[in-house]
Amino acid sequence: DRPQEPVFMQKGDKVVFDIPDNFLTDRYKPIGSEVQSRHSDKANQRIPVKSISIPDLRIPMSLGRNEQFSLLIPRHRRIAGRLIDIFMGMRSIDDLQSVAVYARDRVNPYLFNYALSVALLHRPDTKGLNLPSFLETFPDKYVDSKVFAQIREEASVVEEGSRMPIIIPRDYTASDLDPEHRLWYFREDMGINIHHWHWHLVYPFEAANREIVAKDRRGELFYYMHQQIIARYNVERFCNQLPRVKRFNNFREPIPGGYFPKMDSLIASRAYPPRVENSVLKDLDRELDQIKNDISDLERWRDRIYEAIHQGFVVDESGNRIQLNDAKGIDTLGNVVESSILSPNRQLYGDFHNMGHVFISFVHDPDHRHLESFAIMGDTAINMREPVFYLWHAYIDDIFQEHKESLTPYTLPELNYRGVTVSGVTVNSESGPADTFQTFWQQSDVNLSRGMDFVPRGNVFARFTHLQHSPFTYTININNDGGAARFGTVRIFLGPKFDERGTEMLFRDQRILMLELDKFVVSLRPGQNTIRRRSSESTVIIPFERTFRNLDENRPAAGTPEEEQFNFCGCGWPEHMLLPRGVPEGFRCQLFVMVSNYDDDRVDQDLVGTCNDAAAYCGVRDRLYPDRRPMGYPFDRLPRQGSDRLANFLTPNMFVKDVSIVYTDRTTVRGQ
Ligand code: CUO
Repeated sequence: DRPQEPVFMQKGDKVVFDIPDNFLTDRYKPIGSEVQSRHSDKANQRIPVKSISIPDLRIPMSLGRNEQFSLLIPRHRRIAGRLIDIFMGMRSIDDLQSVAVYARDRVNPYLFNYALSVALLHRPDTKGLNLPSFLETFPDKYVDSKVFAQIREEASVVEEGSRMPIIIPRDYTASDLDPEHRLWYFREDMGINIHHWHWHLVYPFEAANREIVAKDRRGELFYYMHQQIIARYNVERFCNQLPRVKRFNNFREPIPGGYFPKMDSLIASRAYPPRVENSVLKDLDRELDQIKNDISDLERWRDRIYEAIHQGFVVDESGNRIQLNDAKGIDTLGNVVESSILSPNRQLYGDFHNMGHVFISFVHDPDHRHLESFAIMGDTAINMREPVFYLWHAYIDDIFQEHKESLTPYTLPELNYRGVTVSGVTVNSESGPADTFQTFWQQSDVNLSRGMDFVPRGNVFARFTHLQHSPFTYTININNDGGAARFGTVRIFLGPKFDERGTEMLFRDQRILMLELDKFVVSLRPGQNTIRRRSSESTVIIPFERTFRNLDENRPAAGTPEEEQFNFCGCGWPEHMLLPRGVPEGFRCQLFVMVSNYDDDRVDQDLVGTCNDAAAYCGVRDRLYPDRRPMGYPFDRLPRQGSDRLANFLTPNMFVKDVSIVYTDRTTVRGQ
């Protein structure tokens, strides 16, 4: 049977749980019936909660209710692992609901939300459920803290229905004195941050239940999704007259720049600590978090990882060699570097990337003398806001590239698709001339009422500004010389034509700045074929409404297959950030289109009813990654001899078109 939507998903209805008396916390037990009846009277739906014997929650409750929670802190991971295990282990949805209701009043809210989300995404009986957007539940993670007082005032004075949206300022975290602030619209984009949070929700690196972690090619996807983030950030930097980001590879040196988030956690009732300019990492000794690590640990892990890459193998816990120079190599290396529990040897290679986040996030209070919690870099839900995220991940990517550069370049037969020729590509935007993309600003509203306490209740909206582009269509001409119909995979990438100095890019640099825009399978008749593909169909992105669920007033009716699809997956690059911003005079790019032989790409599996529309960065739920080639193909390796430029790399099944991205500084309002 299709599961019921859990109560917190209902819209419009006032629903309450009928809680067994023994579920009430000590404070409310003496007045339980009074509290219950006061709330029940106003409800138009009451959900009975079964009284069951509650599993031991001591470990989940060992994290204070008003502490901060981070997946990256080993102690928190263990606590979360225990709670996920409890939620996964409940025998029925009713039992899960009971333990969730019980835990909700006792467990740290961030921890509770994380563990329940992971469980709902992975339990066979709850997989079809909709998770509310993280932004709705914890708006304090995404919004200037000043906005909350304004929202409360609006709510208390103005009736629901007449309330005006509160404007979130466009760029409030720094001034133009800081050149890095030009990138605010990328780093602080809520959709990008929600995508990243969701990605880590779908691909946890640790769980007591190994199956939750052991997803197909998850280590490779860790590499590739973050590689694309860095590529996208670097191209955005070119559009803002900034050079590529400098990797943070000397852990003893001051970290350039700073970040003052101007956000308060409503749960911890504390401001997120800032990172001051030129902070220097220190050895960590934080008893509360059970973290005792030296910078030299990071350095040792790093050196061992490089040694493994140069030797071409890692050594597992029993001393066996696991080769890196084969198709599985990048997947193994991804798990080693991140690290996940699939790392063959966490003892030897440590917990490099995760602990890098932790070191940086405690730079302001390494020994907890100031009783401060971690800064933005320690929180996966929001750390893409922080400039240092990119310094760190540029370094992580550099490590992966060290491995990729050791692989044999693709040969001509590996790249070509004999008999298939791409003879032309054009892009048409809904506005502007051919072969230009158009970008501008857009304002959209989010309903923040679920994540805030105020009276009287009802919807309150915040209005935020984000990048947007005109929808566009690719027209691709493909000739099939063969006598029969054949299948091909169309791979579309966009890369900058010139570097930060204005010099035409060399392939070896350009290849890691190629942004995947789309990938799809086509059937090719003998002779000429004209393929048209709309930007909104891209397999990189999810629609705006899915990133910000509550925005969608046109949500498909409950129980329909359309709703099933809508619900499935919040993971996916946000549609409004598909393209870089560009510049007013047109940012010059190269659009690359390739048709590869589907026989070498295909993965035979049933994709019906799966969340597969943003597979490029997120994979397909419960399925294999739907492309057998290495992620990033054909740009994931150095080019063969003689192709120092993209133009010399091309085989007949590829095509490059010069295009430009024209940015106009105008603002539209969604729906108007
Ligand atoms: Cu997603 Cu470092 O892995 O933030």
